[in-house]
Amino acid sequence: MLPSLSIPAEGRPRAVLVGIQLPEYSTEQVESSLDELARLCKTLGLDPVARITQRRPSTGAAMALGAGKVRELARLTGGEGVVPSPVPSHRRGSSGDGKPDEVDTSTESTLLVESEERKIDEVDREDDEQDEVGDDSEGEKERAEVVVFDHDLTPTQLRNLEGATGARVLDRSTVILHIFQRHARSREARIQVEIASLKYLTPRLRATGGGARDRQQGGIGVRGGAGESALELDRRRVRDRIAELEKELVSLAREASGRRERRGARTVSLVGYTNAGKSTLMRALTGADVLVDDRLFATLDTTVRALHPEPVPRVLISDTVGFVDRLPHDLVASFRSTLAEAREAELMLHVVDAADPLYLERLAVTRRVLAELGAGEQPELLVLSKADRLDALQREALAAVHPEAIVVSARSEYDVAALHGQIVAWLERAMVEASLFVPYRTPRLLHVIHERARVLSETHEADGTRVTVRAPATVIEELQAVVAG
Ligand SMILES: Nc1nc2c(ncn2[C@@H]2O[C@H](COP(=O)(O)OP(=O)(O)OP(=O)(O)O)[C@@H](O)[C@H]2O)c(=O)[nH]1
Ligand SMILES: [Mg+2]
Repeated sequence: MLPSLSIPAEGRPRAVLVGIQLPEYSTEQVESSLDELARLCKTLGLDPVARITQRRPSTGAAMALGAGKVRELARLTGGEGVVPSPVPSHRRGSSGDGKPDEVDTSTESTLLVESEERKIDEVDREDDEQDEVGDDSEGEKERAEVVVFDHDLTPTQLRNLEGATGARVLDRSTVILHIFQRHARSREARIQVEIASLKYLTPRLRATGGGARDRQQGGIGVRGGAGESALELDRRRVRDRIAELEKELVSLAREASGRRERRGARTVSLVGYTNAGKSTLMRALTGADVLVDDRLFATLDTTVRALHPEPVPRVLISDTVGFVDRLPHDLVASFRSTLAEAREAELMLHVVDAADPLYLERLAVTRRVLAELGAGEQPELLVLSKADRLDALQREALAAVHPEAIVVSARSEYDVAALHGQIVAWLERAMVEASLFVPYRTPRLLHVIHERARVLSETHEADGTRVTVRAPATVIEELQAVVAG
């Protein structure tokens, strides 16, 4: 059911990366975004061998690029460089079963953008001379089998581009979705990825017939029957499936919120850009054996572990999925429940890779997505990580720019202990002191108090024990209600 375009681990198909520089972006921004795309592609098992960029007023052209650029691209992939002349849709038919494809609504949009295409041709010619195929090109001896655009493409653009280049064409969201498909482990994460994939990938697979071609060629592509069945589904079945999955997600979330009753433990979540070092800090802070990997989106499932050494009350830390610039919208939406941990935590540790030259942009992206998810107002501690990659001067400069931040290296025991201390101190400030009286006839209550609050002193009186505690105000209220009851 899952529209899948898994790329085999071996073989590493060669990929050309394509960036479009819209007027509001600088060349550096486009290049750094392409660097990130290259990392995403590598995570997926592609080998980025060349880059093409072009300045354009918009991404709306029939093939997103100008005609000259498409020809340049096609030279790298061995394609014709032009969209093949229209064939009756049943011949282009991807399902290979003689049935016509999905209703084709593309003609109109293709015609519409053609006038723009001509208008842009001048810019295009100018750029054809300026832009060069990037350094990482290993020459044109070997053809690239995949083209990856650094922004999203419509189903029509995808189909046109596949026709003109003769290569598999992916866009940024598709790459991210594929990585998520691969890394999702828990039932919840799998469902969320499937929903996002059904929404985003299904129309694109239909348009390009990607699934069918791969089935025949056995190349990069649909593994097993997953994509195949997706292609044959009509829209209604896709909608029904999404509804079914969303229902399952709701019931899973209900179970999880039951589990989240954690008997007074304080909650802290790690959030931040992908590869920022969240899981590494989680491991250092809790001693838990969570997955740390120099891949993007190593973590997709939220894991929760107790801070170690354990303060009283216990502190639970959750490690969450990382963010990336232009995370597919459907994916953000579907990860709402995974990020519930972050939203519900008392404190968010916003982890930023301080050694990343673009750390400020990463910070902004994460804040924006968190705000979209309703966690924008959460109390936050800024954690600038990977400090061991900075020299003393850089460390000082960072501390001056972000006086409120905690600069740490997960590799330094001293830094980790300091961060541990800061977390406990922050939570401590949110606690109040209270005095509770527990009659001797209800000894179990003492046990509950010890579990949920920090006991400062206990004095044994005639009828019971007087306990002075420190705990969050809400916990004190609950305990007072229990003791009184
Ligand atoms: N030098 C150095 N490397 C670090 C540090 N913390 C993490 N790393 C490395 O950074 C990479 C990413 O670390 P993770 O902890 O997996 O990052 P993450 O934020 O959990 O990433 P996602 O799960 O993909 O969102 C790994 O290769 C880590 O070894 C650090 O303090 N110093
Ligand atoms: Mg992680």
